[in-house]
Amino acid sequence: MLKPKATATRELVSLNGLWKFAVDTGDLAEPWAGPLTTTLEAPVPASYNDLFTDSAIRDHVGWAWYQRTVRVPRGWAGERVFIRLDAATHEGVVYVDDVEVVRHEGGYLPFEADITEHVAPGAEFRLTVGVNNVLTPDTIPPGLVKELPGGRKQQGYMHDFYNYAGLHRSVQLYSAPATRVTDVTVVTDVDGATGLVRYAVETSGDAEARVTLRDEQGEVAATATGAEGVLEVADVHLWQPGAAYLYDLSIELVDGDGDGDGDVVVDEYSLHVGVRTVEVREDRFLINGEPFYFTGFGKHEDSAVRGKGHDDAYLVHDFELIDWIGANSFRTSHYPYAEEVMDYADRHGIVVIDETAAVGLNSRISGGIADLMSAFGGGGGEEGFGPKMAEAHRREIRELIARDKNHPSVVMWSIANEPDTMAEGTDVYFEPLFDYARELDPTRPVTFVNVMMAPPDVCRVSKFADVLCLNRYYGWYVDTGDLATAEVHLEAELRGWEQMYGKPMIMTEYGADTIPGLHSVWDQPWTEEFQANLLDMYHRVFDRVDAMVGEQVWNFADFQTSVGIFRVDGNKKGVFSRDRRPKAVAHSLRARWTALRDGRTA
Ligand code: BDP
Repeated sequence: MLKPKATATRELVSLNGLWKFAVDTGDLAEPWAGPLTTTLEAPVPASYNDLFTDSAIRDHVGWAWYQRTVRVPRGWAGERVFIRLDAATHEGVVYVDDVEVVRHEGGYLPFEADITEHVAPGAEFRLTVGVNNVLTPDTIPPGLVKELPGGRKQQGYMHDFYNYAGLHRSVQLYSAPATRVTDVTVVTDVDGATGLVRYAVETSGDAEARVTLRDEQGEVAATATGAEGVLEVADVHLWQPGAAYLYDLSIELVDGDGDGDGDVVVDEYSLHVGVRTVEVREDRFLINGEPFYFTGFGKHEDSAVRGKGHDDAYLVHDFELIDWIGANSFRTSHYPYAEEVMDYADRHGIVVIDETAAVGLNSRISGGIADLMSAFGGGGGEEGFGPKMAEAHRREIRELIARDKNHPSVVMWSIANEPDTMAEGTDVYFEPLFDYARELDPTRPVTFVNVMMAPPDVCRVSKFADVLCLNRYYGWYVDTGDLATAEVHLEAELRGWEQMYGKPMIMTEYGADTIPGLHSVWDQPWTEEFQANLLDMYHRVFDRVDAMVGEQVWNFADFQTSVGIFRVDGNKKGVFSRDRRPKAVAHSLRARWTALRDGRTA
């Protein structure tokens, strides 16, 4: 799915800003049918939960409504008009005046509607967006709504980040010609010093495609005509981790034969292209044919007040901290991140493991609400792994790949985080999902993230993954505070995986909750020293195990969670606090990762 862009033939109007807002408590009959009765206003993009002081809004379960008026630019006569929502968490419905124009499930991926027939250039319309935060045993991620005494509803879920909701990302109105580029797929390869850029353009209407690839200086590197082709780039400048290089691929649809004479450009779209290869060979992960070692984090889109709302200031600052600490990668745990994040990673040479929102498919881990476990299959998980969930899971994979397939920063798809892979039937559930991801994108490795309870001899799903991604909490949830024992257990387990699978392994989560300012001379969980010592212990083990190809600490920063006795105002495993101040461990990580980055020994 193409990101909306202003080009010579397309225009964009941002609909970000303050909208009228109300949660639906049952008294809003057809809220789209007229002006929304409310005094509240909510910013877009932002989660709505932490904006207001009323806990009934924060804890609301169900629909919430956003409304504003929009004027269609009068110059758009003759163009198609689209509304595009980058995300509505978890389900969205859009009304133009009284007409429903699109409905979408899945809280972290974009959707759009052609609304040309419902609007008029120069005129205003009433735009109403409903956002539903309900999670059920069939949604991705799953959850269960519980009815409390007195009839109030409470949303339960099995992931530990807070169930923020709302219009988390940009909403835009854009124009495009009737005959236009509707999709572009780019796959790159390298042959000696020549870069190969294979492209495929999809269009609506009949027109010839003319493509031009320019380098960062704007010099033409290659050209072609036709909907599909291969551009050959002599002396190619590769996109490298830590050293991004982006070509600009411009696609023009022309009325005519494309040879330039008398051709009229009817649509133009461009995207950046990084030429690079990715490959798993034996137990190595290769980028551009060179072994790559991941350093970095599992992250979250999370900040105070704004919740999961995209924020360019946090985007820039987080990437600054990633660079400062010497890291080269992150995982979009546990859902697709805003497209601005992916573009930024492309431009700054940060490597991304791109994950779907399939988190919490595991009745053995609970967000603290026991009832959820029984609703999710009574501990076996079978109910939660039914055909409806499989269909939702396929949709998440399909839409993620459709959105992110052209990002050079994305080197691997992760189709789930810590699902149950022990129960009978989980292999039957997952195998077709791996096949599906590979069918949609045969060029990138596909993985899932394995949970601690599913070691090598127990996990039924690791055999389908190209890379073993492991989350381990030795020294924290088990062997708590005993790093010597934790070290023995961790190494034994990693060697078990190495022997049994011979695949590359990445530790995608390891860490310890830490309160800044808490200190001890002993290995005392929650202290800053303990967090640093625990990570040092993991690093000693990683350095001894050959098949390790990466380490991503849990988590980049502290983040908000649901209420529970395991969490004190959120998850504190951040290397940075929620407001992005470094804990002591940030400095020891920086010493290790900058040394690895510069080819020194820490
Ligand atoms: C893992 C999850 C992650 C949690 C983490 C933790 O993948 O989302 O936040 O544990 O407990 O199970 O800190």
